[in-house]
Amino acid sequence: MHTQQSPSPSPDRRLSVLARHLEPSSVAVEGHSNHSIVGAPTSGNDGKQSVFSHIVRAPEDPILGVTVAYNKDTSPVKLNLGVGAYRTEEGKPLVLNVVRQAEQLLVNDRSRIKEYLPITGLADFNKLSAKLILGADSPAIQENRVTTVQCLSGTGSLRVGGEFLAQHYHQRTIYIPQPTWGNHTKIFALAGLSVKSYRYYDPATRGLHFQGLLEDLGSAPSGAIVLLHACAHNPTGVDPTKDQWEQIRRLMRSKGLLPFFDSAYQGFASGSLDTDAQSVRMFVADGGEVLVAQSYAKNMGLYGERVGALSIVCRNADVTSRVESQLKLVIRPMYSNPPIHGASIVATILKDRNLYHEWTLELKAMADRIIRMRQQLFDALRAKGTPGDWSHIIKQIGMFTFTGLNKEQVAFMTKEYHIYMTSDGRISMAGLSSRTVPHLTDAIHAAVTRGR
Ligand code: KET
Repeated sequence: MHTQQSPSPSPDRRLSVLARHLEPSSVAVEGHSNHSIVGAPTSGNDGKQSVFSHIVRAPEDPILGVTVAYNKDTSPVKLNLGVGAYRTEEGKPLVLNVVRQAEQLLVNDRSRIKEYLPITGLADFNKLSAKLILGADSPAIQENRVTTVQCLSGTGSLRVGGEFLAQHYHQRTIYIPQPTWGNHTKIFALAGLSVKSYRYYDPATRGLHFQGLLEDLGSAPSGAIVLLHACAHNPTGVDPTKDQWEQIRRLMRSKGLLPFFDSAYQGFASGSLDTDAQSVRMFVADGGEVLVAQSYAKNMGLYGERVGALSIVCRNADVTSRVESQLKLVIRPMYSNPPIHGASIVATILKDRNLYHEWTLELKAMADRIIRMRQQLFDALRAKGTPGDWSHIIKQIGMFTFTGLNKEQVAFMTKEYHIYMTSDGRISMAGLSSRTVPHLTDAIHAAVTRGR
């Protein structure tokens, strides 16, 4: 276990800036400001040099930067397997049919207005989102022990949850799996939490490092927060079995560790919304506290609409309503209140029996196509006799395959074959199609046999 590097500016700096702002002495009262601003246009600058000239260029994001590089490539055979975004067999982005229908209904409804939503978002959307992840008959919902707030997709939900915990929870340490989605470290560090990691993946078996996971969580300080991927672990595609989840749950509850689920792929792993929510529901069923961040980016294809939700399950209704009151104080200065359109699409689909059913079919079709791509890639590598055991491609689950290809092999495939992927060897199976499997197979074959 090790402490991850904090990105800059450090949370300490953020917090001290915040603290300075909150000091009564620094609050400017009209005419009595102790930091008076002098209106000399040339002060502090000779007019030639930019006040930002010391700023160094930041590197591109390790995931979204892959798309930036891909967009610059003019090769007709280029292939983007970087970002986790679904593509059709034709390699095109997909807007779900149900989403089109819901949008049409919304446009046709002349009674719809564009007022601000409440700080917590669209009430219907929040209720339906809680039901979707916790189950329609969840006792926690019936007992009013769940508060749900609409946030800016999965990322925003994690950030709001992180800031709430940093301000109000007694333990400021969060354990994240090693490896995990790269943004987790930054989100939680900037939220003001101290980020540590627990062992998760074993490169030797290309499977779960279950022993390491139990040992690391077992030696975490009591009360620590633990980030768990609800399903389809990113980037590894390796999930605990139901039995293993149960052991993780027991260990965490016995040590009072607080589960914070990231559910970005509900329905995408198995094709079933209920199956993919099982891990979360196991923890909620024991009556203890749970946080869960949901994203509709992948499972409804609403990437750019930024629709998600943070739910906090508490022990009783009274605590829950106080928690919600504090969540509003976290959100208000961050972005005031969330956008209306995407959440309205989701609510329209979730509350209409027919649209909901159609959505489950479209979702299953996406999940199935990804599973077919796994099989095709595996078969093609086998047929070509590419050295190595590639069975992890069909064993792993969700949007990604963690190929085991190293940085140099990835760089080679990008340079020689115009195939774009993250440098850790993760490929988005959703970006692959029957048409592009042979090209990827050739590239992997060349990469692993190079210099042999
Ligand atoms: N959690 C996980 C595990 C995750 O993979 C993503 C996105 C998110 C949260 C956030 O998604 P949002 O769009 O905020 O709802 N992952 C893909 C896209 C990205 O990196 O932003 C990816 O890993 O490619």
